[in-house]
Amino acid sequence: MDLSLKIDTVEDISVEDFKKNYLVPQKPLLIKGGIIKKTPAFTKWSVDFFKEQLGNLEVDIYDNAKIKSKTTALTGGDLKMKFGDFMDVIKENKPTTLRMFLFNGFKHKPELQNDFPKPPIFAGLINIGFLFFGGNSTSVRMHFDIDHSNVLMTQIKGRKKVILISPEYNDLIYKIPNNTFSLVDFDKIDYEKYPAMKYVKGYEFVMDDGDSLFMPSAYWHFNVYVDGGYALSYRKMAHSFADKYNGFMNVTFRLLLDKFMTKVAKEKWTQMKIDGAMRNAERAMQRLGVKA
Ligand SMILES: O=C(O)CCC(=O)C(=O)O
Repeated sequence: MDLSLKIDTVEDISVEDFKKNYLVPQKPLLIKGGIIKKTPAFTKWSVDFFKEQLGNLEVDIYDNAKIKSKTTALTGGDLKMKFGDFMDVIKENKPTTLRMFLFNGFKHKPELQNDFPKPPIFAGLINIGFLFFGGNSTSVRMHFDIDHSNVLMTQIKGRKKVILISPEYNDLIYKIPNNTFSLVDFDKIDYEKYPAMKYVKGYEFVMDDGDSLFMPSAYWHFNVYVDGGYALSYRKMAHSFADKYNGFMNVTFRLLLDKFMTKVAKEKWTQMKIDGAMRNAERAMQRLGVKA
């Protein structure tokens, strides 16, 4: 895999420039602090503040060490914890496999959204902000967002390493059919088993506290929490018709099909998905005229 692509990086950006140079052409962008600095969250959203606001809430925690299936979407947490206790895990900053995914904190405390409203560059109909929390060293497997929405992820606290890959590499990255995941374990890439990975190109960079990342529709991302930390992601509806259509099909037909087939055909369906991903990667290498 070649991770030498350089992501465009700015301190801040106007709505017009963002639309013209990044949203319409669907090009990733890293914004160094310019978004969060205009919000109260910049000084307010500390570990202790979150503990005070939501500390007693029981939340779903995902444990990477207990991942049930590498070929299906995550449907629920692996354990429950008091949110306040999980914030202590983050604060401790010791290696762990625990994280929280797609946490809708604003549902529990709507006034939190006043601290970090949806940034003007992402203005639109959808106004949901999801929070992501993770302990030191934990990672989020390589995936793209199921509804193909554009994502603006702001790292509130803690460094996060990101590998970002364009959807043009869907086949070479071993995309699992009818799913939004790769067969490949990005914590330790096995090039013998997944030779097409040698021909994938992407971006690799570390986000610092306060950085915002624009991920265009269906961009693959693999995130590693270098420090215990948390992020807020806002979404904006897909720009192209194809992304809108695919996002809609993913959250309706494809997700249901996968759940149903996993239930009725179990290992056989899993094997069909693995075979499909391997075959697509093989064909993509043939199209490129390269060998395993
Ligand atoms: O960094 C994380 O914990 C996950 C973020 C993510 O996947 C997203 O914003 O789409």
